[in-house]
Amino acid sequence: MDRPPLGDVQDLATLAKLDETILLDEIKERYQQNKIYTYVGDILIAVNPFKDLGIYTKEFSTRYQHIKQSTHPPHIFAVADAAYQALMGNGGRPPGNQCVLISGESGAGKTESTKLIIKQLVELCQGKTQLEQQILQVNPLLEAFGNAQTNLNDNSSRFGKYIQLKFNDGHVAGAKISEYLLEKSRVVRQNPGEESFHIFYYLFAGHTDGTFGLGDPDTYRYFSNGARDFKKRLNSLQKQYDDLVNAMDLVGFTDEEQMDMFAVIASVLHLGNVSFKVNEDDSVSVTDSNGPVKTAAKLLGIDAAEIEACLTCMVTVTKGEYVKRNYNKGQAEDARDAMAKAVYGRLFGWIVNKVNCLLVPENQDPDAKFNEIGILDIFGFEDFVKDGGKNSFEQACINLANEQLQFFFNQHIFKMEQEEYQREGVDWKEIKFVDNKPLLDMFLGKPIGILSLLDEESLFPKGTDQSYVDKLTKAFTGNQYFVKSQQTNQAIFSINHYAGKVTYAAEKWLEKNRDTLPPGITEVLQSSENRLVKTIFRGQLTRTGSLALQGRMSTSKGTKRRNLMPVSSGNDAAKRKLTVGGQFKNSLAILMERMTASTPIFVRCLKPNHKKQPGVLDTKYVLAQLLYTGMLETIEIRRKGFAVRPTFGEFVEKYKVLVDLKLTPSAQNCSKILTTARLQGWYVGYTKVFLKYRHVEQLTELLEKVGKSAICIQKYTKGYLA
Ligand code: AOV
Ligand code: MG
Repeated sequence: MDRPPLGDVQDLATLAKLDETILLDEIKERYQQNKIYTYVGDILIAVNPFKDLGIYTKEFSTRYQHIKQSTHPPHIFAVADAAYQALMGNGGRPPGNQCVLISGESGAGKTESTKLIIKQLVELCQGKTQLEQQILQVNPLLEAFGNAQTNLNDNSSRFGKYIQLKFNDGHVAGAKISEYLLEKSRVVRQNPGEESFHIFYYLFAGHTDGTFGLGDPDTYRYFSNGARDFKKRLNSLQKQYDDLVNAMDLVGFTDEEQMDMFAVIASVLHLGNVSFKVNEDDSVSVTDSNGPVKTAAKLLGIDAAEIEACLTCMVTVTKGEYVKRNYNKGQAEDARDAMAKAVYGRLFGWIVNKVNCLLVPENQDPDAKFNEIGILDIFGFEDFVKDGGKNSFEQACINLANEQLQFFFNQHIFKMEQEEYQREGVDWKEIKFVDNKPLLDMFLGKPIGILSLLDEESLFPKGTDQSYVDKLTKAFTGNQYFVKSQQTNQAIFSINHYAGKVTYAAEKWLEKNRDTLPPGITEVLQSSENRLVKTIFRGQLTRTGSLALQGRMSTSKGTKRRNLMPVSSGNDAAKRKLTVGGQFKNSLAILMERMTASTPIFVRCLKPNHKKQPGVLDTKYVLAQLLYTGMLETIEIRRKGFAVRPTFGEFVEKYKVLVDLKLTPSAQNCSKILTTARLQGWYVGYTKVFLKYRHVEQLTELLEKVGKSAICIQKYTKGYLA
């Protein structure tokens, strides 16, 4: 059989023959021709071009509105269009809530795709309202605070997000952002070659006049790798600063709030420069009371002496007596870093909440139910060992989220679909897929799971990173997904993820999981005279259902306690609070629930090479991604299977007009419609009709013709084709 020239196949599910080589050749040839998008049935594959292709202009946006998938080259705008049409009850997808699930490794193009989808959705609903304009600015705003340059991506998302756009009558009626696990450890330390969150560099670029007591960016400890060509980048950073301020203005942050935000960001950097000296009696104190601690205190609206006190000692009550315990130098430094991370984490949580408040119109009933389109943009799968870095607790959570998403994909594409064929009596030969359920169980299992055991060890006062790894090794030796370290003296272990083997260093996992601030620090911050600091430490951070994970609620219920007042040892409180791992587990479960309640559209982003280079497709690397995401099996099921499966009722209701308006739902009548429409390759089961995506398009085309002759149909009950 003749096959179309290489690179001309827009939907891989239409290929007559398929194997690894054919798949790779198609993707590669298309990529060389700048065709970065390819369909597999209704799934979109996107290969990162790493260059501007000029395909996201207004003209393209217009071209991709209210279209049929097969009549236009594959495009990310078509995904937005399909979701929007479904929401409006048009097109082939089931109506109701939709979600776009974007997956791919770090740097594969998820965040860019997310922004393009939102941009196109706003275009689709004309985008003239203030709310729609606000929504366009949310991503740049959040990226400033939540993205950073890493060795894998210059604009890497260091938090996950799910954006729900609510629609009323075709227009955006509100939006809600849920965020997952900001990597706040980046505030105090970065892997070699990496940077802190963008906002810190914008801060210097936007305030070169010395506001906030800022000096030379190279002198700040929290830039582990220095300020990295700051002077060379100044112009572009200044432009980014201006864009950010513009975005904050448009979203609705007041000038005062913005100044407060920058002051808090600056305070974090000054805090980082606080150093400690050991006194003769072995106690420690801040090296220079007139130095950075004073600037940080001023910016935070706190008394410098209080900061000094809570970073150098803690006061507890034992048998009714106040006992002051001095920290050693290491403990003081840890307390300082914990304080900086808490301030940044709380600020980020506040920003997300504030955005959520600003994106709900004032007069709207908060419980009003709207159809919505959700877009998931998580942090992609990552492994920093290859680039000389380390994988810590954050990477484990990030990779777990990716496993969970892959699981959802498998469930949806393979498991549920094939179970349905069986139930409905479709003649079907099972397509096997790699099920990652056992790996998820290893992470999420209770009481024996990577996260549960971490919780257990975190509560155990004598627990160490090493004792945690020992427990894991004991629990999972023999498990094919767990690889114990050859060097028994190191707290490391490896996991065979769906996307490859990753080695984790368990250093500081217990501490990161507990995420408790040393006693006294919260109280000092709560006592601040600064409006913003007061709010972020005293106020309830999360609205109901919000998934802020970056810090824990205060347990002191608003009572103002000063640092030098006694505090309980903190252990009881720690037991009641959820750990970071526990919270992450919960938020993943909530996310899965939300996704299950919507019709998913999948976008699979592929990274063409490790070097962020345009025009270069590393075949081995791309093939690996195609294989581990199960793309061959996916194409197979899309070729042989039926992506669209309406019930008899749904089907007859929608298409009876083609034959006879009196038709009632039954297998026979469904067949009648399909035969009359002269379609081939469908299947009628016990309760449902099994269709391919092209069938729906063909039927839709017929419906449109009916629409044109609608007047006749009103008059006669006989259908269009009959
Ligand atoms: P990610 O979201 O998948 O990584 P991004 O969406 O941030 O990846 O993409 C990384 C970079 O690739 C972007 O900053 C762009 O320079 C480039 N890029 C991606 N998509 C396109 C496109 N369609 N056209 C042009 N350039 C593109 V991570 O957040 O690290 O998991 O965690
Ligand atoms: Mg991203």
